[in-house]
Amino acid sequence: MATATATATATATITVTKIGGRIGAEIGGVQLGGDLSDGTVAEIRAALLAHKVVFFRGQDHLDEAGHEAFAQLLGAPVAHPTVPSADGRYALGIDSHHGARANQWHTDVTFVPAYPAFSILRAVTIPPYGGNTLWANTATAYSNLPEPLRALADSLRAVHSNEYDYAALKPDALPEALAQYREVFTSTKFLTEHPVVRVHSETGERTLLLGNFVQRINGLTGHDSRALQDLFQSHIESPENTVRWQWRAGDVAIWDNRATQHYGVDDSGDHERTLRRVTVDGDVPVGPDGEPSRLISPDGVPDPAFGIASGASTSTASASASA
Ligand SMILES: O=C(O)CCC(=O)C(=O)O
Ligand SMILES: [Fe+2]
Repeated sequence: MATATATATATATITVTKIGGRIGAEIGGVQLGGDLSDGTVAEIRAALLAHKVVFFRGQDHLDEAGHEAFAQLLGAPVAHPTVPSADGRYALGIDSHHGARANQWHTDVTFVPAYPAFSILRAVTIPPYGGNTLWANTATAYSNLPEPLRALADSLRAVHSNEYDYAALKPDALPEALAQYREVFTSTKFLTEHPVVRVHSETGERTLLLGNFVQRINGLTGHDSRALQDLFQSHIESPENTVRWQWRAGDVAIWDNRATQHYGVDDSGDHERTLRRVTVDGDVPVGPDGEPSRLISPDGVPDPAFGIASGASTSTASASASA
């Protein structure tokens, strides 16, 4: 009997149910953890690459260790380059009571060259209303562009940085909290040049690589740069190109960070909202011309592909705005 149960679990049927036309699927029939079979992991990965973000309900059994053990099945977990881990070895806290707001469209950590391939976000405490998260598909945003705009995007490169206007992002935050947040988030200031169109290393798709860490499109004035960013961004965040998830505690969302942007909706007032994120290492993007991204600064970072070792901050913070 015990053997039969074990066999049934190992071969349990995974269901993948599309929830948006261009992006998003819910996966059923899986208990996430570090002990999943190779076959199950392959199915999850295939669904993730196809649908860009996948959702799992009822994963309340997961703790920090289980979350990180599962992440390891998708690749090597990586710490945030500047914000220290909340409690696990790699987990980043997204905690409303520490002022965390991710209410700008972004791709995680694009201020370094080999930014994470996947982010795995687990809901711990969810407010009674609001606090949804939106994701946008940057591959369909590109493929649906008119041809002249695709050709233009193909030719562009942009500089991304972790230093931006924090006060604009959190206008109601206390000045001391903002100063502390900024100090931690930018304890090492990164500048990275990426192609605006990234050729995805696993799917071969072309994706738009922009988001809130972009400082400037190369070779353009501030005004022209902003106008072009807005133009491409409007295709990324058009409602048809997005999916919206209403969280319950115990939910897990995993996204392909190379093919998406996301946005945490800040509409639950002072209610507690706590999530944990583990990211999995990515590779250095290449553009349609084969030209890779490059780290501009800081100089002398030990691992130019990511550069977390010496830059990690020693002060504590569990919040990350547009992490
Ligand atoms: O708070 C959210 O909904 C999104 C947080 C976020 O941007 C992240 O986990 O990377
Ligand atoms: Fe994020």
